[in-house]
Amino acid sequence: MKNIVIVLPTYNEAENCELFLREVTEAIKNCEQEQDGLYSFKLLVVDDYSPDGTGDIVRRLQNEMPHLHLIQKQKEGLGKAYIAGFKHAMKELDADYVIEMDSDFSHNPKDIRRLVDEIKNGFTFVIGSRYVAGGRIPDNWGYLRVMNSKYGNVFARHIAGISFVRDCTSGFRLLDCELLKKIDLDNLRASGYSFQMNILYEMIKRGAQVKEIPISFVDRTLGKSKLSKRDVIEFMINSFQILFERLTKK
Ligand SMILES: Nc1nc2c(ncn2[C@@H]2O[C@H](COP(=O)(O)OP(=O)(O)O)[C@@H](O)[C@H]2O)c(=O)[nH]1
Ligand SMILES: [Mg+2]
Repeated sequence: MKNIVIVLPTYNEAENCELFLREVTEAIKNCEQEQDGLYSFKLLVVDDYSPDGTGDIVRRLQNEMPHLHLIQKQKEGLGKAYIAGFKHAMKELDADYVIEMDSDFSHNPKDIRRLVDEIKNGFTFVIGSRYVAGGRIPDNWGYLRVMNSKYGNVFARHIAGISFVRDCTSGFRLLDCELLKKIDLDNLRASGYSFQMNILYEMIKRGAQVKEIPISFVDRTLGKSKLSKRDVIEFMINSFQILFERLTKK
């Protein structure tokens, strides 16, 4: 049996987290049954001591959810949260695969099984993609938001030399830990949202087989987005650092 750990970063998700963790739990139970005991799932919430009490809600739910784990740390950004989560998942929870997912219903828990389905097809990096045929971003996104997401993606794909990946900033993905453990996570230059591009680039460098499956990304209805200007700046800097690395290594 293979262990899949779904790593769920949270910062001020008190309004979403209980219902969300219940829905994810239902989705993984269905998936475990459908896959006939091939996979066992655990949930790992990585909370940056959210002042709104997200951690307390998770601790209460742990009393009834033996598959629910929690780590808490100082606030250092989304990338650092994933790095702490991946390390804990591999060292303490015996993860064979990790899944990244937002904790605000932007990603549909029912799509978890579609990511997992690609393991048997030999894929080691499965992306829930907004930019392949059948994938969607919300209809109500304004011009600026669409430009930011779509062209940010095009920019990163070309600069990082991974233009064959249509959605390299998606936050809904499955990674094979055989490859992931070869990456020096402590020295990854990505503390914010740029983590998504950096870890994808590092996994591809180590031979990841990438598959994109279409997903519909929906806007959160509760709580606020935490994407900051600082994240956008780090993303641009890291893109050019990758470009520099590629050019100097040829
Ligand atoms: N632990 C932790 N989680 C974060 C941080 N920033 C964002 N998140 C979580 O990461 C997920 C995605 O963030 P969100 O603000 O929804 O990003 P958006 O969907 O791009 O607007 C959500 O579950 C957030 O609570 C952070 O600094 N630390
Ligand atoms: Mg979100």
